[in-house]
Amino acid sequence: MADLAAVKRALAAQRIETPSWAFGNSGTRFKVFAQAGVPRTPQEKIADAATVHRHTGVAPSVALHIPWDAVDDYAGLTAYAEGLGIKIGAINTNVFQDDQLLEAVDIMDRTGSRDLKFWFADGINYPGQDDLRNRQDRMAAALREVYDRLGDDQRLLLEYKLFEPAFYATDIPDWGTSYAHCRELGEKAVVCIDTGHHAPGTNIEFIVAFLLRQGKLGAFDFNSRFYADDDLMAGAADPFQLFRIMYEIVRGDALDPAYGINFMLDQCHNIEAKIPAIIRSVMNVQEATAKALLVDQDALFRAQGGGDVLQANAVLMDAYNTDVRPLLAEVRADAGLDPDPVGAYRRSGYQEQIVAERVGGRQAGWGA
Ligand SMILES: [Mn+2]
Repeated sequence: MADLAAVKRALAAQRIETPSWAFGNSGTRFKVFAQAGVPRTPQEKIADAATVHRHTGVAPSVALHIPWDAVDDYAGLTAYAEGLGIKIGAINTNVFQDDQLLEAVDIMDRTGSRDLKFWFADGINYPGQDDLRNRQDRMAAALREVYDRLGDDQRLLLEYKLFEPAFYATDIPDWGTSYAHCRELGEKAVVCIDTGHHAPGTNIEFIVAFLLRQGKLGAFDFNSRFYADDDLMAGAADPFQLFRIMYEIVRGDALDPAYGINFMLDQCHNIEAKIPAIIRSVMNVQEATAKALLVDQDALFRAQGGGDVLQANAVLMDAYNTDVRPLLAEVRADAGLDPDPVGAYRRSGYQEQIVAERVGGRQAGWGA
C-alpha cells in the first residue's frame, strides 16, 4: 500500500507552470477565435495566471513567450508578478535568429528565469530544398552560442516536434535528435517533452523512462492530442496516457520540484473559457499524479519479478481506477483552498470583472 500521508505531501508540493499564451486568443489555421475579457498585455496575462494559482495552489509560475510578451521593463514585470504571488517561469522563444536567441538569455537574467525553452519551427518542405546534414551543423552551432551564454543556474530546454510548419523534414523532429544535441551541448541542456508532438501510437512513457535514466529530462509541455498537435486540455483526450507518464515520473523519483523538472502546460483554448480550462488542466495533471503515487510499487515489482503478467497489470490498473478526487479535495482543504477550484473560480466574479474591464485595446493572441 502506498503511504497516504506521503502521497498527500507529494501532491501538496507539486508544481505546474502555466503558459501566458494560453490566456490569449488562439485558433486554427482557419480562424483565431476572440473571447471577451481576454488579456491585452503581458500584465493581464500574469494576472490571469495568478488567478489560476489562487484557486489551485500548485501553479506559482507563468511561462512567457518572446516576442509575444516582450516589454521594455522586465524587472517591473517580474515585480508585478511577485506582487500577485507568482514568479516568471520559462522564457519560450521560437525564432531562429542568433541575436534573438541571445536576447532571450538577457531577458532570463532580468526576470530571474531558470529555463530557456526553444522550439525551432525550422525545416524544409521539399526533398533537395536544403542539405539535411548542413542544417544540423548550423543548428548545433546556434545552440552552442546560446548555451555558452547561459549562467550557472540557467538551463536550455530543447523541444522537438514531429512536423509542422515544415512538412518534408524538421530539424528537431524527435526526442532522439533533441537528446543528441543536448548531450553534445552539456549538462545545462535538457530535453522538453511536448506530449502533443509525437506520431500516433508513440509510447511517451518509454521516452520519459529513458530520458530520466540518462538524466536528460528537463521539462514537459502538457496538452492532449487526437490527430496532431491539437493543444487540447492536458489529460482530456487520454487520461490513461497521462497517468502512465506520471507513473514513470514517480517511479524515477522525479516529481519533487527539487529534482528540477519543469512541469508546464502548453495548450490553447479556442472555444472554451480560458481560465477555468487551465484550472481544469492543472486538476487533470494532479489527478494523474495522485493515481501514479497510489501505485503499490512493492506489489508491482513483486508481480513483475515473478513473471505474473496479469497481477502486474492489475496493480497498475487498481491505482488508475481509484477515484482520487476526494483525496485531492482533502489536499486542497488542508492548504486552505476551496476543494472545487473550477466552481470557486465561477463563483469568484473574476470572469465577469475581466469582461467588464478589458474593453478596448488589442487583445493578445497568436501573432500579437
Ligand atoms: Mn510545446
